[in-house]
Amino acid sequence: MKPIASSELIINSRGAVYHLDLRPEELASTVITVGDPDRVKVVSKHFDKIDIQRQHREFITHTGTLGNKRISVVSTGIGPDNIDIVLNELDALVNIDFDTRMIRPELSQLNIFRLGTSGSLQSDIPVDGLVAGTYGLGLDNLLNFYRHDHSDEEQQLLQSFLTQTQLHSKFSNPYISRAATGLLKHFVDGFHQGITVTCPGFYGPQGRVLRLGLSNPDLVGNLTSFRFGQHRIANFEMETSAIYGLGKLLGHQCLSLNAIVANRVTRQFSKDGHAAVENLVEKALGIISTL
Ligand code: R1P
Ligand code: URA
Repeated sequence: MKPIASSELIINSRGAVYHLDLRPEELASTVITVGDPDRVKVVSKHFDKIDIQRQHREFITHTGTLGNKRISVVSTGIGPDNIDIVLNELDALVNIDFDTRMIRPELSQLNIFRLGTSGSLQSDIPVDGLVAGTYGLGLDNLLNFYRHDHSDEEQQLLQSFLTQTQLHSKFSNPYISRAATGLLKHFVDGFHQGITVTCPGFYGPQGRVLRLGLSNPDLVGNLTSFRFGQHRIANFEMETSAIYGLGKLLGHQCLSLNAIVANRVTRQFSKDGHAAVENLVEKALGIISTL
């Protein structure tokens, strides 16, 4: 094996990975990702102590402790393209030796939790409710750039999704990836569970009409009515499938938890999105700190 070239893994003069501007010792093995850079402090204000604070572009990181647990909270910005950067760089921090540029022989596994906001696709999952994503179903195309397989269960779900929605005739190949079941089982009380769909945009890709017509006006209805046994789609947003897909390929445990700020079936919007996110952060930290 040859060392990874400096054009492929960019390490800055501080010895930190380029986009996140983090050095290996500045990252905890429990990582919380948030889309909004302003949400980093909403999470870290609950820490007993913050040891590290870094920022480069939209990527802000606070690393500290909560009880006995060392936690890093990292903002990803919006979208699956940013998740490609964040997941690869988080993994490089623990699984590539920055001095030799060689892959470490032993895999180090991260627990990665997304604390995000999303739109509900079911009338009984109300605004201000919380969703733990059982699967990430990607309409965003990111994972198609990587060699990947689906498990039998994932393949059956995906096949049924394609048959019911016919979405692949309009868009690139959807993919699906399961949440880490060892993490998901802790998020039952106070959380709805269901499939989280990830879209490559907020307006047309989530069926919103402002001034432009949609190529698939039935998108929201198709996602809402999809059923496969006990499975249904709970919500959509813009990061989960990329986190689940890349996280699993890289050998990490990932779970996406989202506050509902809009209900796209009842057409309601949260009156206080900040309170909904604060509720999610408090509930999630209460559980994460015990794992
Ligand atoms: C869109 O407003 C953004 O909000 C959601 C979407 O996934 C997208 O990133 O998540 P965050 O609140 O975590 O950014
Ligand atoms: N974030 C999204 O991506 N969609 C919504 O409807 C709400 C938050």
